[in-house]
Amino acid sequence: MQSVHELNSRYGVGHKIHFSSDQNGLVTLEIENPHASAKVALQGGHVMQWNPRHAEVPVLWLSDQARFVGGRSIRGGVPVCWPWFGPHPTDETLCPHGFARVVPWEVVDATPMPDNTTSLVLRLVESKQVEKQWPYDCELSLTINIGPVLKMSLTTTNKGDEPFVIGEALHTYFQVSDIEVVKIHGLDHSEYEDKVEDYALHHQTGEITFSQEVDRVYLNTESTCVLEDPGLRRKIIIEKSGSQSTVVWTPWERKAAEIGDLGSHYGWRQMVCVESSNVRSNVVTVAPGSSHTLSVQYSTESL
Ligand code: TA6
Repeated sequence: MQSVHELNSRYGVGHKIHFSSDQNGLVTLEIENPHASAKVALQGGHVMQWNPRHAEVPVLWLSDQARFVGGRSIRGGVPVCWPWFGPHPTDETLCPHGFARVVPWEVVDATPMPDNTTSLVLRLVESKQVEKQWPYDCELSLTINIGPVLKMSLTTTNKGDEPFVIGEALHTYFQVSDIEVVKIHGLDHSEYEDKVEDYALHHQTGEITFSQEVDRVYLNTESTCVLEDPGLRRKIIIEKSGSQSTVVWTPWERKAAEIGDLGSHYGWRQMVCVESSNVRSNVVTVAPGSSHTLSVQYSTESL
């Protein structure tokens, strides 16, 4: 039988994996380990918070007006957009950005790791609601490693006998000091479709800065992005694999007011979305019997 000393040395001290549910019945998983703390909503497989211990300010932004209601997306953290991005291609009554972020997910595994990180595996729960919108024999799982860096892998498995096409994004909201002082490096020379200009095609020159609404889909890029924030004297490094698109979004004041849950007191100024994705012309065909994985790794460094 393993001693407590062996268990602690194997799994590290200070591990906490705690489930709770709120008055709406939404289940939240709280993680504490020597490297970081995190909060994950089972609805949507939604990482809401990730706070590495070395970071003075949370890395992910979560709106103080976020609604924790069954069937509604939570504003902030890492919403999982799947199996389409933006409006449904043919049925505008369906949830924009797909249904994955507003339906129940289940825990497949939650394990303290020997390196003192915490590993989670979540899976979207099959249901009549899902089958009606997505009539394929398909599995969607999300593997999360919570530590000094945040690692996430979204895997789509086609268990059926016909191919299907998915659009997907990890629609991540990053916490910043102020949208007007940050810069995004890594997309220089990439082409992008500008949603604000009815998807007109442009080419990026130099780093991205912000002084108005920005809603751009950068295409055919596997680049790592770096979010430079002089106000917080940090940079957030956004690495990805299995992703050909990067969406960059700030709503700015008017759009934020229209959307309505983007934070009180100009909360939208303290966030920017950098979304590792496969969208628009980069959607993915998943052949029968195969899998596709989109992965990200978020880390921070001092400036
Ligand atoms: O990723 C940017 C975007 O497509 C914006 O156009 C805006 O719609 C945003 O996503 C938020 O979408 P949501 O459905 O979460 O309100």
